[in-house]
Amino acid sequence: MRTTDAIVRLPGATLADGLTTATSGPPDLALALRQHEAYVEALRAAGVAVTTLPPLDNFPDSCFVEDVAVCTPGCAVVSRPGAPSRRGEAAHIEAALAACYDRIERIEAPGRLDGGDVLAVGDRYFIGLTDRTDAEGARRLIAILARHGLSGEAVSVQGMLHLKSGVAWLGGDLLLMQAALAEAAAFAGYDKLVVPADEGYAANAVLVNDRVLLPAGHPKTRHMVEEAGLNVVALETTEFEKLDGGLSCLSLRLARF
Ligand code: CIR
Repeated sequence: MRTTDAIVRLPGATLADGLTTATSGPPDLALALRQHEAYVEALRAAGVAVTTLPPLDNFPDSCFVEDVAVCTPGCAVVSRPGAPSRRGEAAHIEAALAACYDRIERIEAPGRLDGGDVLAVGDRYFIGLTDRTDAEGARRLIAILARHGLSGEAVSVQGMLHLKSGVAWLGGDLLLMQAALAEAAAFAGYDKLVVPADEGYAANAVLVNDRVLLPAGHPKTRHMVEEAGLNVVALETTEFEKLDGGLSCLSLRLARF
């Protein structure tokens, strides 16, 4: 399905206060803004209409909009982020989603779910169980998906922040993934491109229409994806990587009819 629209949020002045496990130092806001601008340009170049929301300085991680909702063809699901410091972000995405959807659903307490843990592969939704997303959040999302004729299943995830930190859908039956997920039963039956151990971050890629957005500086992964016949657009993400974020986290992507 063609990606027609995307929602992004500008990084704000408090970006450096965002959650992280990385030890590469604080992000440079000016550089982060330039990288964000290039990301938006890349989405537009792929034919996507981008809505840019203003920064939310009370929420340092709020540029990672992917975590606050799940966009499906029939409805948007506002999530209930697992990190307490991020929970309030969800309310701020509703107006932008309402502009694109007639139907808004919500993950209610006590479920916890980050959109970064939800990987759509066609109409099949894989939900990573992580420190951010629990079984109750997954159960609630699966129930919502079922009401909209979609299927969801939980996948146990270890050693990464979100499911989509480690796996991306590249169209058809093709997944790009870290080795740690390659043996997961949920992904049996798919064709897999496994990123080299020293390029694990590159598994967080985004298929947008006729191209794949890939983090710059991962030449082996780029070669692999190109060998699979896909067009690659490489984007600098250094300032977001310092906050455990990547390309998918920076947008909510959806297909409007
Ligand atoms: C966080 O820890 O929540 C942010 N610093 C990074 C979120 C990245 N989002 C994603 O992987 N979907």
